[in-house]
Amino acid sequence: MSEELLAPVRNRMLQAKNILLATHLKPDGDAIGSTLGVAEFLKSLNKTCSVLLPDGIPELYSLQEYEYLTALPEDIAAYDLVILLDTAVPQRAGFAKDGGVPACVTDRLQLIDHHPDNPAYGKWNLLDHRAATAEMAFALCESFGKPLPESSVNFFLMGLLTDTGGFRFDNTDPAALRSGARLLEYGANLNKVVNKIYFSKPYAQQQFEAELLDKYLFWTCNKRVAWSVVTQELLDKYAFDLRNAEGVIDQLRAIAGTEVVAIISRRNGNSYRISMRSKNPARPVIDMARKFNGGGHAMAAGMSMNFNSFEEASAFFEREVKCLFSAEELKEFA
Ligand SMILES: [Mn+2]
Repeated sequence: MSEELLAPVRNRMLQAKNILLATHLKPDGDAIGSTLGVAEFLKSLNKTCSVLLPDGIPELYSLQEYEYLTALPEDIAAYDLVILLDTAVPQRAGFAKDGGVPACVTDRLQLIDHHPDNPAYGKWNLLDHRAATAEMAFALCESFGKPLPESSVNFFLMGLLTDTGGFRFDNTDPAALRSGARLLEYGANLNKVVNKIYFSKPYAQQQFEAELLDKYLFWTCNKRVAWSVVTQELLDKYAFDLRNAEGVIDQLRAIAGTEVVAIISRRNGNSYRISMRSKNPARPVIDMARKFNGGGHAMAAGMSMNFNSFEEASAFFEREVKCLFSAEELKEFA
């Protein structure tokens, strides 16, 4: 990112006396990593800042104990800058449990985001097509020319690793790898971060995933498409929190021969979430997500929709996913 883009954001941060940081609801590794990475850096500059996380921090991303707000502070006027990270659409902004950007922050809202479909709804918008928002936040903090605390670079590394699947996903480019190298040069603790996000899976989750693959896996298109439905019954059986489920879809992706995979889960009432991943650049999933008011990236996208049952959601997905295959291919499968 050019100095031209970074300098105004940096100056805003330097001039602000009290900064509020927020990210999207149901935060993932990049959301938590980019937000807390900036917060830790601001603290090292002796800046006053607060982090707002109405959904809290999933255990999977708790690199350290952290104090944060769960509701918008009443004295919002006391914050002269509000930074919202990794949030592609305003409806998903985590200022309150039900999402959205409150009117009282719009005149001081700085966005930092890497999603290609971000409509630039901030007063100021730092947008770029990088692998992770954490990469952009890191570049921004680095541009201050000050030391970066270990806690800060650890959080940025977590965001970079989770959004690139440990440098395995298609968004891994030379810039992402260089960011990883620089984070290690700044003293990021790879062992600590990797052990936390990849090698700390609770045994109950392993059992949950085993049963999901055994009993709730469906196929179509000659086994090139696989999807699972996450029922409340199964979640209850293993006391599993869906917020820790980011890695579950990778179990499907890892199956030989699959090209497009999905997890269907129920949010509440009739609201279902369909999360999709593609392994084949010729079959991007983003268009299907956008068609139904969702979003994401070419190879990782999702949408929320209303259905009456898992059966209905499954039938919908099976029908729509076939649009990613040609008529000849579908004839072959039949
Ligand atoms: Mn992200």
